[in-house]
Amino acid sequence: MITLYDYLPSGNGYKVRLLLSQLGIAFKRVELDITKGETRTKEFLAKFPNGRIPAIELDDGRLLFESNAICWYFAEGTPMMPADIFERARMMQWLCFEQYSHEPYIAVARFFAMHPHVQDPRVALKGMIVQRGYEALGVMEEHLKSHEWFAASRYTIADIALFAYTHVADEGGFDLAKYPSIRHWLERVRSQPKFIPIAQA
Ligand SMILES: N[C@@H](CCC(=O)N[C@@H](CS)C(=O)NCC(=O)O)C(=O)O
Repeated sequence: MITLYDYLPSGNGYKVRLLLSQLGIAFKRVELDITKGETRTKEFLAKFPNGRIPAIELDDGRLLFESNAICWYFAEGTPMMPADIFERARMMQWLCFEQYSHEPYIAVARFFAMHPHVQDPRVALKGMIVQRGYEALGVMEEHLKSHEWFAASRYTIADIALFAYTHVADEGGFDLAKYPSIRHWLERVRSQPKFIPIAQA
């Protein structure tokens, strides 16, 4: 059975949990507490040199890390992955946006709020982090004013990737009141078949 190395509060881990659940793929979860350095052990680093979850181990021993790469692998050949090359590139566009312009701000602000005791040099950049987070929300709001979904006119892993931290952005202090299109999209994602909430293992 597929093993998912995970941490329940993690939005990156949640992307994979949500996708596997929606695709009906069975998996075993190994919970690692990132605040206790459990992804930085010699054993874990030997398999996953990046020292981060989510990471997966397939039945045949093959290993994969990076949430969006893992989602890409499992989504291939399913309705969550467009067949058209341009639509696939568009989906990749939003996956890159999520990793470069969204997650480093929205997820990091939430991490600070959830773990105030953890020493992190990025705390000194909190003002910039919040500003960049709102910029990312602005880009999403503009897109969602005229689109139901992020790519291929249907629910894909681009929506899963962006949903993961946007739906808990308030936990990092972001106010979604001025983003009605985002709030409606969050509801559309929540109403997808086999949806599971973030804290569900
Ligand atoms: N780009 C990576 C980010 C992974 C990541 O930052 N994981 C965090 C939890 S959300 C982690 O494992 N941190 C532990 C550490 O850095 O020691 C992905 O999308 O999978």
